[in-house]
Amino acid sequence: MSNDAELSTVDPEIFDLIQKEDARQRDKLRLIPSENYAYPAVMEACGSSLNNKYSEGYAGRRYYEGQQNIDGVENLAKERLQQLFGVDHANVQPYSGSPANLAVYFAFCKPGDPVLGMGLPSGGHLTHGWNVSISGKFFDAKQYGVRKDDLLIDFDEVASLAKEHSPKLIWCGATAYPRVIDFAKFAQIAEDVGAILVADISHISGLVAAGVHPSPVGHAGVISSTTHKTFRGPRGGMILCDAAHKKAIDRAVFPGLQGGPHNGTTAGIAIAAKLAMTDEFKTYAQRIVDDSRALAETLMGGGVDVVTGGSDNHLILCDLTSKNVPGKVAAQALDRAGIVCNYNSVPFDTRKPFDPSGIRLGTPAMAARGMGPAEMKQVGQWMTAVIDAPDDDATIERIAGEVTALCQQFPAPGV
Ligand code: DSN
Repeated sequence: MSNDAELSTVDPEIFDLIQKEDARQRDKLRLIPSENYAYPAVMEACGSSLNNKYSEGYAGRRYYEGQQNIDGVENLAKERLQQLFGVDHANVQPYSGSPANLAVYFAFCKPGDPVLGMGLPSGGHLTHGWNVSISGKFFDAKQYGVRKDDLLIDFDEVASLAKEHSPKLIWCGATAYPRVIDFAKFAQIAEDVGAILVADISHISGLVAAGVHPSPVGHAGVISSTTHKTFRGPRGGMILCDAAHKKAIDRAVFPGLQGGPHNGTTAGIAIAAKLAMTDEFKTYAQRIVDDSRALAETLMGGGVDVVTGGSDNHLILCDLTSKNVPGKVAAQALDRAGIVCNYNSVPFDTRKPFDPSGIRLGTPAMAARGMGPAEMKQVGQWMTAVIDAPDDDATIERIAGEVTALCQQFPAPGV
């Protein structure tokens, strides 16, 4: 056997695991809000010869020869993103969301500088200053949260923390917040204290591109994002910014933080940006939101406590305290029924993060299969039945069969 033979020959164990993962993604309902099905064209680009090329630097200014094709790929990715989002500049080299955010810190902060972000327990991200992350350890991070009464972002707290600490950066954007983010309000607070507003739109970049969530452009000087969530691109990251921040961002990404960009990923970002300009994508993004609303309403109809009483975006957070089922128990029972979601902390959770009170759901992958509100109603009824009886194996087995049948009607793109 040659080491250059195909995967099934050189490594049957890995080949088999990929086959099984394909089947899992085909045969189950994937409701983790940060996951999706990347376009088949994106997958093709990621596995192409672009993987074999080094290209440290930026187009026209590289530290390696042989860039006849790579500069074209990177320029297309940048230009399409700039057009799509209406920004002055795009850097498409960050390896993913966390490195993109680290580059933003490196561009504008020194160790120990004050920064302000949303706390993880309220739905923020680790990299927005949470204490176990480098962002919380290397910077003087203060954290805002949500109000106890309506669980919406506490802008009074954002303003008072900003005034007290004069942060260099104010982060907005979330990983478990089901409502519209008011970028204009954040921008006013940032302006009042002379901070740079950074909008991390990783979860909602596809919704923003399609115009079904307000855009931070014109409010946030810097915008970071992953490219594989609602955007349906490859596992990657990007930073969008206005002209004033371009130089600092580019220097921070390379040579500040990273080496050679992952060129297959860059091509995948270019493809996803092109597809995000289509009417088909706008319809898709609207379906994500419609699905999320329909699923939230069905769950609430089944007595599930949906945090903030609904969803404006792709994401739903459920507090299962009143159902007397821990989030992990519910998520594991749902997985046995073929419905995959996260167990997740809810705001003011009294349980530990590894055994929290809630589950987190999202509709990007379901909408990518073409499932609409009618299917979400069915999914919500199945979920409620499982949450109400997580030990009822007969019910779970019946639902698992029905889930498989639904999945067969709506083929998973690209797997
Ligand atoms: N891990 C991502 C999520 O699931 O929201 C954020 O990095």
